[in-house]
Amino acid sequence: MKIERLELVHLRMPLVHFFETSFGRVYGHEVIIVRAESGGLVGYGEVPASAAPRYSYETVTTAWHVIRDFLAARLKGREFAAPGPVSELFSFVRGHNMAKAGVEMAVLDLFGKSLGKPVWQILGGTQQEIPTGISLGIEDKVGDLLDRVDEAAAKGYLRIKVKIKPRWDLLVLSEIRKRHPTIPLMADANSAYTLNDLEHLKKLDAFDLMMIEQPLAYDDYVDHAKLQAAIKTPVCLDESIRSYDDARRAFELGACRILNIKQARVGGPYNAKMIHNLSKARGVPVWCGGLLESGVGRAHNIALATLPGFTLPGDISASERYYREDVIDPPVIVSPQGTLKAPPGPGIGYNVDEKRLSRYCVRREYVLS
Ligand code: OSB
Ligand code: MG
Repeated sequence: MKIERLELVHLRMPLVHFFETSFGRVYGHEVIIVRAESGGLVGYGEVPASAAPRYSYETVTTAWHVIRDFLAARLKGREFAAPGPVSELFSFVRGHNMAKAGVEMAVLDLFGKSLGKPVWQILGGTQQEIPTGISLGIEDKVGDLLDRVDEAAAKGYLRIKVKIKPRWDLLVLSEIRKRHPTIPLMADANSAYTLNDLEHLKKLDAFDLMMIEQPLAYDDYVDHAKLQAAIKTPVCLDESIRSYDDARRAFELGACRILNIKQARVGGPYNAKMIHNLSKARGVPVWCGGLLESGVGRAHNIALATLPGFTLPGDISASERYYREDVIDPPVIVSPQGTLKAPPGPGIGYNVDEKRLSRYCVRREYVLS
């Protein structure tokens, strides 16, 4: 198969409810949809970078530049015999994993469609029904968050994650625990603490959390290892793990007991699968993280989460939790039991609504034709 054309579509989508982390509040999200065309078929991938370099140094603007000016040329005229790790072609570019991932996802979806096979089967997925959770942001008042926790629990989500930061942590978690003494609960700090907060972080052990996600610096392993040795709650890394070797380093140092795998963060579905394989071999449970993706990225995340090592509920929530109108049809729906089903259709298994892409599009451009 040859990629005949590659098109980038920059979307700006309003969120149904603002999302606040320790690094700020957003009311909408910006992503790039990558459209790979061949033989009358279209494969879709997503770069869920946002407008600002907060979670990662990548933004929709840097990813646009990197795909258009560096990555696209590597696909030109190339014959792909089978689906595989396309991002290996991009190793001459340092970093920019989200840009690489978006292209790899699009080619994988295209392959799925041309072979008549679901992406999740091509990746080697085994669990067609996957458990899912929800990630709840920081609110203005604790009561507002408690209402959202109640709502998520009623909808069947199998674990609740809440964003924490200094002064939005112990009180919030104790109030949630009072109302939901046994619900699987975890906290994500997005690097809001340092080792100077060690005594404070030890107090989190009282809340029987499944894990604490990325409490310390975004590029650290050493301090996380010190923290993990001092607390009972498992440490889970997110931002710190950008590659297979990062995961290996973190495991060697004892920096975490759980991994959040995001295919966008690690350069695509095949790197994500390699990290999954390493984690599985080491007995480290993993779960599929999210970056407020549109339905395209979410569909790819569902496919990834069917791999057998994804044993913990992920941040793959229903479309309605993020966007009033998703760009895929049907939207992602979570069952009353808190599970999602990987669709049986070819590729990502969801129809992408081109009219809706146009509705949220702020610019589009063919970068290979
Ligand atoms: O740290 O996991 C994170 C959203 C944006 C940026 C970073 C993170 C998140 C989430 C939400 O926690 C995940 C989702 O529901 O898509
Ligand atoms: Mg996180």
